[in-house]
Amino acid sequence: MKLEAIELRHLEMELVEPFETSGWRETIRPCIIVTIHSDGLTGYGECVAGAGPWYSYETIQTAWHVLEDFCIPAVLGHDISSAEELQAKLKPIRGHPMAKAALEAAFWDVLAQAKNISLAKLLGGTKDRIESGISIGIQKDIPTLLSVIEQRCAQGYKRIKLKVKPGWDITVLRAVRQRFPTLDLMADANAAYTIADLEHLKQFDEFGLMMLEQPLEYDDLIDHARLQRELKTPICLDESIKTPDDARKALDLGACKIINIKPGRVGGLLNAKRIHDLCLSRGVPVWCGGMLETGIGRAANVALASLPNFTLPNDISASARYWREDIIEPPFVLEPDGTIRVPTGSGLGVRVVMERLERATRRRATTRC
Ligand code: NPG
Repeated sequence: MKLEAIELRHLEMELVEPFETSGWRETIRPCIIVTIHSDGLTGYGECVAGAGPWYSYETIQTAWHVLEDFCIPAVLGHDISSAEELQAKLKPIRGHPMAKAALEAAFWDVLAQAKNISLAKLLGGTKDRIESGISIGIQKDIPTLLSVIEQRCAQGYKRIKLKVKPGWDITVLRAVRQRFPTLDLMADANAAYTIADLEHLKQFDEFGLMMLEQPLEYDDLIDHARLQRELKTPICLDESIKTPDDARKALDLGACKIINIKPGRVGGLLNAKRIHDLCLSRGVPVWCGGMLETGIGRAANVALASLPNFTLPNDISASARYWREDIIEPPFVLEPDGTIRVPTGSGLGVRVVMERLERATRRRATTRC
């Protein structure tokens, strides 16, 4: 497939409600949409870099720069027939996984359309529905949080993830457990603790959590291994796993028992699939994380989560949880059984609504060969 033209769009979308973690708060979510034109087909990929370097070092500005000045020149005008080939062309560029992942995602979309199959099928997906969970940000007080959880459960969400940080953890979890004793519950610290908090973190074992996500430093494996030896609660790693090699090392060290896979964080769907396969071979369950994606990134995540070892609920919620109006049709909706259907149409299987894409666009650049 000859990559004839590649377009970048910097979008800004207002979230239906602010999202707060241990480290940052978002009300307007930016992203970059990469569009590849090839052989009469149009493929879309979403770059999940944020406004600032809070979750990772990448930002909208760094991703735009790396895409425009390095990634696009490396592939534009080339005839590329597989994701492996595309990845090889981008290999000389170190780091910047979110920039690379967005370009690769657009390529996967084109590839699936060229074969006239869904992205899920092309990736090796086996499910027609994926388990949907919801991530609830830090709230102003415990009564507010309890009522948010109640609303989300009433909407049909079967697994609740709570953002925690020092000062918003044990008391909060205790109150939630008292009110919802059997709820499938997990906590995500986004690297808010250190190994010096070991004794404090042991208290998390009291709440029967499905897992504790990324309690320690964003690039650490060693201290997580020590913590996992001391905790009954399974540790799930997110930020610390940036490559398939990181995943292997984490599992060898015993740094976690579960891995959250985000295609953006690990440099693309191909690496995401490799981590999935590695975990499957080691009997380690995985789930797909979320980064407040528009319907374009969500469609790719849903396709990925249809692979067999995504056995835990994903941070993939309905479009309405994020946006008043998504940029795709049809929007993703929550089924009564707490799942989301995997699109079966060719490529991403959703239609990008150009007028909505235009409205959200703040900057645009097209490169042709
Ligand atoms: O449903 O997309 C979603 C949000 C899930 O909690 C979520 N994402 O730390 O995993 C995370 C967090 C996140 C959001 C990370 C935005 C980075 C950016």
